[in-house]
Amino acid sequence: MATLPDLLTVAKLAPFLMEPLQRTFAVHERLHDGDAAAFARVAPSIRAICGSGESKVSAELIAKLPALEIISIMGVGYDGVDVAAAKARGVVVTHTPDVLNDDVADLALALMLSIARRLPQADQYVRQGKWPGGPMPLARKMSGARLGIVGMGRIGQAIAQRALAFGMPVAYTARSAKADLPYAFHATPRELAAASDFLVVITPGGAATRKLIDAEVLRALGPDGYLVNVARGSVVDEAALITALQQRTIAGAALDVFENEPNVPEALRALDNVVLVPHIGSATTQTRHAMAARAFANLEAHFAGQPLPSAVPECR
Ligand code: 8YV
Repeated sequence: MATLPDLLTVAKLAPFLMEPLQRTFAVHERLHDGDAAAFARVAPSIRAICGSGESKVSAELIAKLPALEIISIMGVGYDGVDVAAAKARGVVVTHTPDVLNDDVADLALALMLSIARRLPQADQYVRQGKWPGGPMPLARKMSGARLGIVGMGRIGQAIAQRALAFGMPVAYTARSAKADLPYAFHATPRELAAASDFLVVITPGGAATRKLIDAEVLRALGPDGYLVNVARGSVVDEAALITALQQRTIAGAALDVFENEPNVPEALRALDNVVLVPHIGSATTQTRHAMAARAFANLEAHFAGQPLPSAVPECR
């Protein structure tokens, strides 16, 4: 029997991804994080890495794996992977775009509605028996409000499409204006924030976007503006955001991602003008199965010598 190629997992992967992996590879589960001696024994033969969107694959780890050929990420974001180090070694990186666009866009709209209409508070109002004592304070209308999208890639466009159904004028900022899109372009997040009631962040993470949403952008968003982040925690200056929320220099924030997940600062959790969810942008059964299938398909194609379904742009 031919020996199965060695594969290292760098995240706790869902059973529906582990199952096909275990049929096809000799899987070493997060060995790099555990038994150093056992890792040193298998490291020379590891040919593949599989991880999630939050996984860290550093230059240091890549350097320890001389036989590495492919890093397959189950996620659209791969900011934890040192792609330059992988490329320098001829290692290809793949991800799972497109299949999660609907879910992340759905969640962005859900968060916008939740923060504006105070849905978590409304639910609590009923559960805690406050309703007989009188109605809830009035909330904020979302339909027709101005939406600014930071990052106009595939998910940004899916968010824009949904917002149009709410009669929201859409504007965006991105590295460059996209001539084929009918939305207003602003050169900087600050200019966009000044022209928005809801500022939704859906740009890739990584060094290029670190703390892109800073105190100045939040000031421009203003006391009636809401921030929604469905991208990466690193894109927002979390300390500046907490200050803005505490001082009400913005109206509120709805966040799916945080700087130091899964740890969310107590100062943020103590606030009433936030909606906080635990990185669930793509977390539906349907989408996670599609992502797992794509992550596996990338590995399968690589080892069959076939074209990769979705290499990251830098590796195409
Ligand atoms: C998941 C994500 O959290 O796709 C991404 O970039 O952040 C998410 O969909 C995760 O990567 C699922 O494995």
